Amino acid sequence: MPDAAAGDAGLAAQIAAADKTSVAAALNLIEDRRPDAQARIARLLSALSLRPGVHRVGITGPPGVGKSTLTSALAAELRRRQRTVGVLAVDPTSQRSGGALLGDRARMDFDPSDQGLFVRSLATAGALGGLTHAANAVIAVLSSAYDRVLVETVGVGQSETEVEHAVDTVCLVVQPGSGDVLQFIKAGVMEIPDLLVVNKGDQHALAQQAATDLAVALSALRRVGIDGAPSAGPRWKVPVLVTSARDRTGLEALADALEAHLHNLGTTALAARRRAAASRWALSVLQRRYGEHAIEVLGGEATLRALIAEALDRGSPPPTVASDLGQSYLERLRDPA
Ligand SMILES: Nc1nc2c(ncn2[C@@H]2O[C@H](COP(=O)(O)OP(=O)(O)O)[C@@H](O)[C@H]2O)c(=O)[nH]1
Ligand SMILES: [Mg+2]
Repeated sequence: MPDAAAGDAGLAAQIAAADKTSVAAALNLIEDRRPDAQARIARLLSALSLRPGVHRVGITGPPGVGKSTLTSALAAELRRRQRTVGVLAVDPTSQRSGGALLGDRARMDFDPSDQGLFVRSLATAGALGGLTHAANAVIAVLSSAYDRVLVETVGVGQSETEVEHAVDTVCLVVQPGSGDVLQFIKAGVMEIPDLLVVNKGDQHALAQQAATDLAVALSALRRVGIDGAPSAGPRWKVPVLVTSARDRTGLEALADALEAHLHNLGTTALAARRRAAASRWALSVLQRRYGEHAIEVLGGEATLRALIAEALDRGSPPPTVASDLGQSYLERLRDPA
């Protein structure tokens, strides 16, 4: 339907102009579970463009360390720097409490009249795979509208969600006395983030001790050649920062460190991360809709990744890539070669 396509292109243009009502409309569409919403989302995603210079930052860590408080304090610091900010809070553990993230709303005190700031929390709708898809789509919308996109996710150890892979910079937040995180890093269970933040720095001695322990653990890992994500930029030394989100200290240093990481990635590593993220997204949609069997029938994960890369190069958004591959799968089932 050409009218619908034109409507979605119009919506994409409004989003690029950071029109709050249009951003909200797009996010409602993403959470719409009716079947025809999927086609509209796909059209919208292909009409969206990435805002030049956008930086997507994941704020991850165990529950209770102060991620929400820190996200809101960081957003305020970025606004002070004249950056527009979009915030997404994803909490897969919020299901039992109804997913409304009321606690987060209370702790994230944002000025609703600020046109340069948009905040949304994502309720857990159904399976974790669905959440990953929705979060990726929301991040795509926010990345078209705002200079900085902050994504809060619960996670530590083996990724509970794939959301932290959808951002350019991963910032792991811990609190003083969280030796478990140190153990995870040492044991190689946990991927090393791009930045480490010890929050609740108002607990002075404990916070300094935690920061020192983490810095020592990281330099031990560097000595054995494990230093940061494989797609990190050249010579990135993971900084360990101390903040107090409550007292709003350490936020300038955090904002500076985030800028430094973006700069360190440079265009090549940044593009590589974003391609890897798009590919993961496509694969997770395919897996969720068609199951492991589809991956097998389409030639296994390595072959599939190559197919996905080609399709992404042609400019298709990840969910479209996934549905096209899903169609090939169904055709092969009907007519095995
Ligand atoms: N002392 C102290 N408490 C904090 C700080 N940041 C957050 N908190 C408190 O820690 C609790 C959990 O905070 P929240 O932001 O919801 O953590 P999240 O679960 O990681 O999102 C709340 O009671 C906050 O008030 C901080 O910098 N210092
Ligand atoms: Mg939170």
